Amino acid sequence: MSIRGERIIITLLGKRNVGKSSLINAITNQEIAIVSATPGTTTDPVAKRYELVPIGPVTLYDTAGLDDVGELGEKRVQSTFKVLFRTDIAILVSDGLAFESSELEMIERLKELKISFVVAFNQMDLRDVHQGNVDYCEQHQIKYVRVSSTTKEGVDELKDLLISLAPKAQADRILAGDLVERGARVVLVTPIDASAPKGRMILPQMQTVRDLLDHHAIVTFCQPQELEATLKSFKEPVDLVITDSQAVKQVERQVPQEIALTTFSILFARYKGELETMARGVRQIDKLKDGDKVLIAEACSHHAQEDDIGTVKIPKWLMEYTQKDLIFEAGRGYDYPANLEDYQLIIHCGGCMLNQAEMMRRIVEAERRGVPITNYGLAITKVQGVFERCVKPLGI
Ligand SMILES: Nc1nc2c(ncn2[C@@H]2O[C@H](COP(=O)(O)OP(=O)(O)OP(=O)(O)O)[C@@H](O)[C@H]2O)c(=O)[nH]1
Ligand code: SF4
Ligand SMILES: [Mg+2]
Repeated sequence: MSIRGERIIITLLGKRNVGKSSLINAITNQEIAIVSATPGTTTDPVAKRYELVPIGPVTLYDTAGLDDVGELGEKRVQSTFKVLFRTDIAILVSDGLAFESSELEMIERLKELKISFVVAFNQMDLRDVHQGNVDYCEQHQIKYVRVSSTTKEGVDELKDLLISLAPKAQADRILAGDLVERGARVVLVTPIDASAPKGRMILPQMQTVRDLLDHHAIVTFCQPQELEATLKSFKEPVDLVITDSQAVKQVERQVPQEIALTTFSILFARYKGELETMARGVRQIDKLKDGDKVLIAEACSHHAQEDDIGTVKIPKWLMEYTQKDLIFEAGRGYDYPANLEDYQLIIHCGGCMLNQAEMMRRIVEAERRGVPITNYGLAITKVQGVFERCVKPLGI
């Protein structure tokens, strides 16, 4: 039940020398992480793969101590924070001694980022947990477990807790199947241009097809140029058209009003639980004023295909649509710019290089800083003037 074919990421955090690396070895039953009595042994986040039955394959991240000192230590703590952005579940490993500020701060941070976590009081063969820690966990409804990496006591209990915290299987979620009845005719429009991968369809399209077939719809694919002929080729009217956002304007003109129309971006935003936030963000476009700043956020700096969309096409369309003098800035990479609050809107890339936890975290961060956020696909549909029509089939 991994997320969209991705492994669930479990990150171990804690002060130096509390036994994070030892605990990874105890969980996986392998001596894969380097353990030593010298504090600061693990310096950079290290990933270990492991099959956690019944969740399936997970990635365990070993990290450097939160209380690492000096300039280098600070850098290490920063790289731990980066791993957190991708984390589904965290284990805060403690030696059971009274919580220190670095641990309490981490608990706050985990809550802020909405990361499910459990506290593992390790080294239980050496000492019992400080009563204050137990009280703290009880008061704040934090799950905790006593373990020993050495004797393996409590390790199974810890695994059970991890399993209970695993994100719900997306297999249960519906992409498009709920929009149509058995036997419905659905046309998927996908332009095959230079940005399309050679020799195959992209995964989101195949996931949509699979979901529609699961619901016994009749699915047809075509390019925008063949849409009119495709619509005419059915004896009965088509029930639903799903298009790539980039062709939405052209497609919208050809699809009669009585046929439902939506886009892959909208379907996936709903599937991933982002639609409400992203739709709110898209409506911010109508509220933009002269001089407002728009952040074009691209999650990675390396991509060939989308430059044009993010830095040229979207700004151009947005200016035309709003008739406002807007300032566009591109922010690339893992972190948002420090001055995020200065922007009136974030338009985020498709995030194809991010896992769902990462994307969710970026959305949560935008919300926390009070900046509306939407994505390329939704923004394109909006500035092409067809957003409301395209969300209508989803009951919005
Ligand atoms: N007795 C006992 N010793 C433990 C336990 N867990 C870890 N240790 C010991 O504690 C020391 C530190 O363990 P590590 O696993 O390297 O700790 P760490 O948190 O990864 O440390 P850094 O990477 O330096 O931050 C080692 O000497 C381990 O053998 C435990 O449950 N019981
Ligand atoms: S994550 Fe994907 S969509 Fe976003 S900038 Fe990188 S390549 Fe482009
Ligand atoms: Mg270590």
